[in-house]
Amino acid sequence: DHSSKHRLVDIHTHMYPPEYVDILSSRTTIPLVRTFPSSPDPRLILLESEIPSLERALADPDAPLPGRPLTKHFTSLPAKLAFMARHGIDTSVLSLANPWLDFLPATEEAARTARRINDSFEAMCAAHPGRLFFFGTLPLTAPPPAILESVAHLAALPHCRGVVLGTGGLAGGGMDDPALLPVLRALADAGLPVFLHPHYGLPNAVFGPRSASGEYGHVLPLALGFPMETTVAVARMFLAGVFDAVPRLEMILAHSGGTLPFLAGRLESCVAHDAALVGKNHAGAGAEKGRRRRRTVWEVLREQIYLDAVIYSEVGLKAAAEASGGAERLMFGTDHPFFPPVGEGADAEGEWESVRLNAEAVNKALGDGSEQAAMVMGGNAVRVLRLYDD
Ligand code: 5CU
Repeated sequence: DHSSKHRLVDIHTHMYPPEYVDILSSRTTIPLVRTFPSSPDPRLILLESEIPSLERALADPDAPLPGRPLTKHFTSLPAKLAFMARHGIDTSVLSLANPWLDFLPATEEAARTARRINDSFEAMCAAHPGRLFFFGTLPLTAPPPAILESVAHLAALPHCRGVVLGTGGLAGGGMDDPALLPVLRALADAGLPVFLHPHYGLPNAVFGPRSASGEYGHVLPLALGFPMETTVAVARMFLAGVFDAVPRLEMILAHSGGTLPFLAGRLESCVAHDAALVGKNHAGAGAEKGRRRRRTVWEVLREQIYLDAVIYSEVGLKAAAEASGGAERLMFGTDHPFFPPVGEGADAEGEWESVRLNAEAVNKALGDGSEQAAMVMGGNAVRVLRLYDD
């Protein structure tokens, strides 16, 4: 059934267009792309936790390769479309993957780079009507007026349906930085939701020396560091009163909100029991005066926040559905091209287990073939992102 309510829509699916790969290939510090004699594909090295393995590989040709292979799945539109076809995905909402443009020098040039990349995404989408939309990228290191111009540019692109942001805000000030408020207001006014996605994780030291020596691969930073980063960013926004200051702001949180569905009760209780906060109408700055009471974390979750369904288990998916007030605020995603099949006999041109796990979690948590599952698999994205309005 391909009525728009029953389309399969992937809202968490990344690409690095050629313009971006060129930038990474010219760099000597992370994020970077580099070739190694022992690897058929160039290697993509993104994360701070990958620096020790990068240094080992640069010093010793026999050391394990750092980062991940930069396959065509990261860069090629035909590969994206073939992946969609194999998994029955009707429509993808593409986004540039981490770390977006966060690392660019703080000049006007960052804005020109953003424009080139956003135009590249728009052209890809325009070539496949109804099948591709995108979340744009913002030049957060550019001067503030240039960032606002970039929002206006995105608002005018026919296939843009929001922006993808990391948690750094302007110059590392974070999502709770008052200086970011004009950007968040401009996005809210333009009806562009923020797809919030982690990149920075937690400091390497948290994961210990065995992780730094490579024994645990990427597991700890990706499984735990990424979700904690998202959780902290949204908690800080809540405490700063950002959701009250920009009540029309809509956020879509990657990886089902990190650990927010599980920790929202604890967060709420810590606010309610903190002498520094109790007695204030609001948890933070930016809130209008005279409001009767502050909104709880639960209310904000149900009023301004959507969660993707990239959590790989029924347990997490159920928590996400309950925390966000039902299945109508969850949207399926794949995280393609990350998490391809690995190991002996792995076939990146076949079915990806990572995709199957996410789809299975939705069906198990909400009922195989149920109307709720159909909404999560596509109906919610069609509605919230206005995919087929015109
Ligand atoms: O595998 C990884 O490092 C990643 C990443 O960097 N970004 C992402 O979205 N998923 C996995």
